[in-house]
Amino acid sequence: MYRARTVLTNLVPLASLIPRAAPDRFASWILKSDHILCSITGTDIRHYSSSVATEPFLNGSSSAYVEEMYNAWLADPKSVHVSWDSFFRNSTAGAAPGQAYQAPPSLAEPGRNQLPITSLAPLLGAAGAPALGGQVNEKVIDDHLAVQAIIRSYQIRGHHIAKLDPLGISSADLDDKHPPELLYSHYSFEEGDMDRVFKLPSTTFIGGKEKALSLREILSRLENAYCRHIGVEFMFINSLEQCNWIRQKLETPGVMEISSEEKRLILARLTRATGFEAFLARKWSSEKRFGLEGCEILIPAMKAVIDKSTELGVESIVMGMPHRGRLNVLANVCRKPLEQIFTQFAALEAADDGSGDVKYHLGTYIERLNRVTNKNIRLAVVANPSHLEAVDPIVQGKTRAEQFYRGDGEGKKVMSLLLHGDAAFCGQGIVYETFHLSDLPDYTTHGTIHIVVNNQIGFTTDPRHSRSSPYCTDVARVVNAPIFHVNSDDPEAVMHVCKIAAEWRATFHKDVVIDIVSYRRNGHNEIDEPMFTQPLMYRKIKTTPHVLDKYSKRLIEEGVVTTEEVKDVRDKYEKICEESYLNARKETHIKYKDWLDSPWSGFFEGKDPLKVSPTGVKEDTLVHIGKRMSSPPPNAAEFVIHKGIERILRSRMEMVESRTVDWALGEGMAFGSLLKEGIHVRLSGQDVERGTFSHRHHVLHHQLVDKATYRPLCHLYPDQGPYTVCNSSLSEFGVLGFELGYSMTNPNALVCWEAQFGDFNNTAQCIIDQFISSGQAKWVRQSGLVMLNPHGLEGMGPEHSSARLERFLQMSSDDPDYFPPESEEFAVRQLHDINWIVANCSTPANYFHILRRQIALPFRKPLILMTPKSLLRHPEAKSSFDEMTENTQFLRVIPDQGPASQNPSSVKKLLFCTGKVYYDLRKAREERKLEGDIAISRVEQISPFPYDLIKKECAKYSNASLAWAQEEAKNQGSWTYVQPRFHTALSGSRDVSYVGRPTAASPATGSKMQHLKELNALLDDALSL
Ligand SMILES: Cc1ncc(C[n+]2csc(CCOP(=O)(O)OP(=O)(O)O)c2C)c(N)n1
Ligand SMILES: [Mg+2]
Repeated sequence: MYRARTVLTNLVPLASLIPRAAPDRFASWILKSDHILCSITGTDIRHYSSSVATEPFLNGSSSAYVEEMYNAWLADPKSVHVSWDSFFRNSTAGAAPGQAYQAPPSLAEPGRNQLPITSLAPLLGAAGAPALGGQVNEKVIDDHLAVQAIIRSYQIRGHHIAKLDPLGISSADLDDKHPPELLYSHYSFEEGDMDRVFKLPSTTFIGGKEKALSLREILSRLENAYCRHIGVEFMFINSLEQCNWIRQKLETPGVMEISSEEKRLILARLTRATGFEAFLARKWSSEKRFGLEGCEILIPAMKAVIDKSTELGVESIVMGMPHRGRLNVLANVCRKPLEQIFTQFAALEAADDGSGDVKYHLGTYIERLNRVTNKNIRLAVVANPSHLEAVDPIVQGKTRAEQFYRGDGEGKKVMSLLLHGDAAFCGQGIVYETFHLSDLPDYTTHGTIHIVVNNQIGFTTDPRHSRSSPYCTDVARVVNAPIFHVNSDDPEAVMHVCKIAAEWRATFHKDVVIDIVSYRRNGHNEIDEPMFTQPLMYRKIKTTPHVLDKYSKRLIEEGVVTTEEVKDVRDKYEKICEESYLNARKETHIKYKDWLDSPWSGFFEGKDPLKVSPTGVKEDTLVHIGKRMSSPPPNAAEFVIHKGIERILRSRMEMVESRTVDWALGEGMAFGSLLKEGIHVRLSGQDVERGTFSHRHHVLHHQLVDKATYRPLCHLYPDQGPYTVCNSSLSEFGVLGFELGYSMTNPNALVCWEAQFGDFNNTAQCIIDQFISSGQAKWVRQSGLVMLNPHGLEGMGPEHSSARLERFLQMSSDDPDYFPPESEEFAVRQLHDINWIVANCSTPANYFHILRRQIALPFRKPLILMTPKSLLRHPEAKSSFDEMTENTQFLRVIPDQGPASQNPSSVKKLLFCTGKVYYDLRKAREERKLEGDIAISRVEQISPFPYDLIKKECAKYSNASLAWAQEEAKNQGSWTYVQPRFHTALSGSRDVSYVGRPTAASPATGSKMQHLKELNALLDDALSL
């Protein structure tokens, strides 16, 4: 208002320039009289009144618009409608308020409910209406603005009063209040105004082809679109185009109408979904299956999403879902053979390796023809643990990888579909982390469709105690995802929102949420008693008919199907289940492989399962990669790099020329040589492009041009594999999960995640425990993911020191009491049998080899690496090309190579250690001149434990005492892992003592002085004879 008034008061009087128009037209385009309620096209009437700055129609909502018009008019009077042209001319000429407006003559035929104002002229003088040539009727204008506000209110808040709960007892937004702005009385309308006709604004589609409607009709159509069984939240989206898109999908008259064919399809699908649960309940009444009863509509809903998406070009869908209804999804969405599902209920022995998982966690992978679209489709349901929502980022990573390998840069062919429970969706932080990956360039999957099975309960907990947000879906608002709440007992409404969601994703490639508000007919599982905690809800549920029965009745009444047809469809499905049940009973074994979500076709076939390819490379390759990594961009003259980077590149070049590598160069050469072999390498994590410790610099930034970058490793060879290095969001749980999912898609890729500091990996503990360490055992799924965890006590305090090596070791499946038979294949057999590899390399060459070995192995295992901090720049932590060229390999143990090794029998002490502490020990040994007395041997691969090499090393120093030295506290680091294994390696013949810090609760001291004191004590103890 202020803005518009300012504009108007500042208008330059143009009276002297513009001839004044004749005052013969009336300003208002709508009038009300007590007798006639209609809109009027004002063509011939005009009036004048007071000063410009007090124009009566200027208020908060119109002022910005007027200002815009005025500015446009100033620039070009023809750019605005003639009515505004006339208004501004008159105003600037000094016309009084209310007098400047001059309606243009209308050439259009008056629409329905419209009359030429001239025809009403006789009526306007009476009953308080303005007389011709008199005042503008402010009320009429206000009423129009009020109608506009009502429409907007429904679009924004209609969902609050939508009838979403099929039980009719609660409100999906936990609020029973009726927002006042959805009451016409709030705008001073009365029942008597209901038949007045109003012109519709351009922000609504309720009119269809009609431009004006009565207030009664407007309200009824808005109620229909926004307050029946669909409640949509979308007006927070910062895009007019997207808002209009949704308005059109919901408001256009008749938009919900579907054909009889479609209705029959919904009924058929609902019949299967219901029949499946009923069948399981009958056959295995006391088995937990987390049935879908109460939200059976999920199955037709998912199928509708899949149908529409395939129709729009999607060929592969990666799904993640919790326990609820999972078996039904496998059976009726993926069409997994029922026999395989039913055998899971029998206590059968497994035909393959692994420890397996409960049936409602298993994954699956199916390729089949979509009968509705007649197109082939791949469906994968990713296996998951009990940990709700933890699978979300894994699904996204897997989807992203599939898009990447297919060259599907816009997500047109591959998409993800995530299912959630209401309590988990709002309660688990990983949901938020996953949403925040949705629009990041190297993490986006170009839109995910989320479906919430909102049964309005989480185990026994009422939503009022499980969330603080109105809806369980509010977390999705942060990424501007539209959210469709829908009543599960209105199948057609559910299908409608599913169709919109699929179209939304295909159109905008952004996330969208479908919140199916439903109920849970049984307890949390089939043997739980829900009446203990939700008596009211469950009394109501007991009297609520099944949605299948309601919908069948409705379609019979509509004449779409007959009672016989309904029964026939039910009986047919029952027969299918019975036949499969009989077949399943003939099975003698279950096969975990039937439940694999990521088959790597062709990877294992024809391979010697124990043959590792060489990891050393030609010197030429090292030189070529080294030089590329040490050179500025090829267009160096234009591409200005930072002086500090120039220095780093120069020193890299010097290293290459002297045939040495530091940590960063060793890593770059591992990546580069794999890229040369066509392997895709992806490095992701916080600040990985530069490297937390500013050592890597895989992305060079133009110092003068924003966003101009150069990635040397992407330009090594013309036909190399693709290299992705990407700074991630500040998340561990989400991003580590994402990279794990990425690694599951293609075995011929080196996927690495780096923690900023190793400590932070514990916020991703669930991914580590539930997926990485145990994924293969539970789900026969392999992954070669590499976790890089900066680790080491360097006086930085409790939180930047320990990557918690002890935890990874404790979760290793390596048997402490078993020394495997010694043979040529000892090392690879161990790797084959272990759940993951834990290592702490002390040289760049060994780091180079262990990274390359990930791909050289004939199978895939996760690699957990402790990585250095100060060693990145340590002058001695360098390797020669000689340790990386052909015929070199990863060294599980690096034996002492100094004077002690020359004369082992006189060595008094053999110290074993791992990682960076080696350099501290070596320096202290040198200072104390003990090189001949003490041998130091480095255990580079801690798990699986190198029993054979440890035994050999100890045998070599037959007269030496043995000790394990570590910088971590006694209850941390490797000690508790290596101690029993030393015992096994030596058959208990020699003792190994512990040297290091005492037990501690915190990983490291916060005091620098204390740190140095502890380090000196450690060195003293280690080197005492
Ligand atoms: C991270 C995590 N915490 C706790 C649980 C235990 N739990 C299993 S199901 C469940 C309730 C889930 O409620 P909701 O998400 O609404 O799904 P519903 O079972 O109602 O379908 C809980 C708390 C779990 N599985 N995962
Ligand atoms: Mg629930």
